[in-house]
Amino acid sequence: MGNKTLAIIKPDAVNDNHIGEIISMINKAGFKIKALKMIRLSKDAARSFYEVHKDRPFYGELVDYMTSGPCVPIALEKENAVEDYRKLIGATDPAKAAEGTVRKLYAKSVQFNAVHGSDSDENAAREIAFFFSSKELIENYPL
Ligand code: FUP
Repeated sequence: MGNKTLAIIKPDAVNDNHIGEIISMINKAGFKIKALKMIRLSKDAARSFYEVHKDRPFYGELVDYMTSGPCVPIALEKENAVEDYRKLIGATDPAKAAEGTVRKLYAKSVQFNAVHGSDSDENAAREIAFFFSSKELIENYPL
């Protein structure tokens, strides 16, 4: 057991065929996958997911980008999941992301930044529930 966080492999990284590499980095960093799917968000769903940013100037572009193609939300579990996953992905701006982080390797810009990560335990719970029903979250494995 541990804490949970929500990762999303965003449309640019899916389009660039980086799903496998990014999941591999997540697994190697010790996270356990609790649920995973590929979906294409509707505009309403993207607006709702990013509602906290609704008054920011980039909100419209962010919604357009997140609906531009499929994305891969993944519920993850690990001790200290939120902080450790944010370390793994690196800074929002790939120019400022540390060497070896997901965004340093695969993000193109602040907007097209390859992955999402929850920023608190509270938001992680909300974001996981946004994408996954309780039945889709696999709680007890391995066998
Ligand atoms: P992060 O938590 O690292 O995903 O970053 P934020 O919560 O600050 O931003 C959420 C998303 O808004 C980012 F993934 C990309 C987008 N964004 C922009 O498009 N432009 C900006 O100037 C800042 C953020």
